[in-house]
Amino acid sequence: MFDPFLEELQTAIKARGGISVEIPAGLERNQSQKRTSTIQSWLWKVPGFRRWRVTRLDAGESLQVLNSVAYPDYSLDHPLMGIDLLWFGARQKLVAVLDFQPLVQDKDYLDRHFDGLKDLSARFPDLNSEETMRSFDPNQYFSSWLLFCRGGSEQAETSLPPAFSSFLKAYWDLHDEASTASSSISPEDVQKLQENYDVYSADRDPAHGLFTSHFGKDWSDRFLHEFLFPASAR
Ligand code: BLA
Repeated sequence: MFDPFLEELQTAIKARGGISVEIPAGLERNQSQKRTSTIQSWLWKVPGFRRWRVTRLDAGESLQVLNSVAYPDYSLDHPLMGIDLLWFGARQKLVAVLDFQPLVQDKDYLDRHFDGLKDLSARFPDLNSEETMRSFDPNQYFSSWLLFCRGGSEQAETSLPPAFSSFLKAYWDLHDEASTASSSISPEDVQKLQENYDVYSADRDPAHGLFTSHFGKDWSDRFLHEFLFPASAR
């Protein structure tokens, strides 16, 4: 379902000089016992980023997922990039979340980094349905301009493809701009805030139950703490 987006994302990563990095043994791919679902991940080192991870989950009609997080170098204080796309085929239900995930919520920081996403959020109103968050706190590591929709095939087919491309482009633009400006948050604090993002996300991520049901608790615990949110393991 999301393979064209996966392709677009990884092509852009490679065009930006991304180098594939090894994933802890056993976590790069897994297939459920009944062979009805397969999860596969990629890890990249991209100039300007200390870590960029990508995961694809294919559980056929029941669920398709594309998930990705980009962590900038500690010398850059701009937001992380977060993508979470889910398609529940049987119910024809789309959950799409695309955000520049802010490290802090103060006005200066938001004024500095969010022009691009504000513009997208105005251009794609049907992906901006003011959904309520059930497990995350919208005021921590999410922005008010995130594209967040619980919708159906219409949004998946009409708005999502152009929104996805524009979102990636806007994030590269943000990154390029931030790379030439100076950060207002020190590298030590950026590190702490990025690590706290992992701890916070590992605690709240609604995916853990889903992973457990497909791949068992031991593997899912390892995947969560060693791959998705490694700073949560310490
Ligand atoms: C929601 N994400 C969800 C849900 C699931 C996943 C099952 C609940 C669906 C629903 O609310 O209807 C699934 N999340 C996954 C999977 C992975 C994962 C399979 O990490 C890993 C492969 N989530 C992120 C990132 C963002 C994000 C990077 O991992 C930021 C863009 C957002 N996901 C996000 C939000 C929700 C969500 C905001 C709604 C949760 C809520 O209501 O609080």
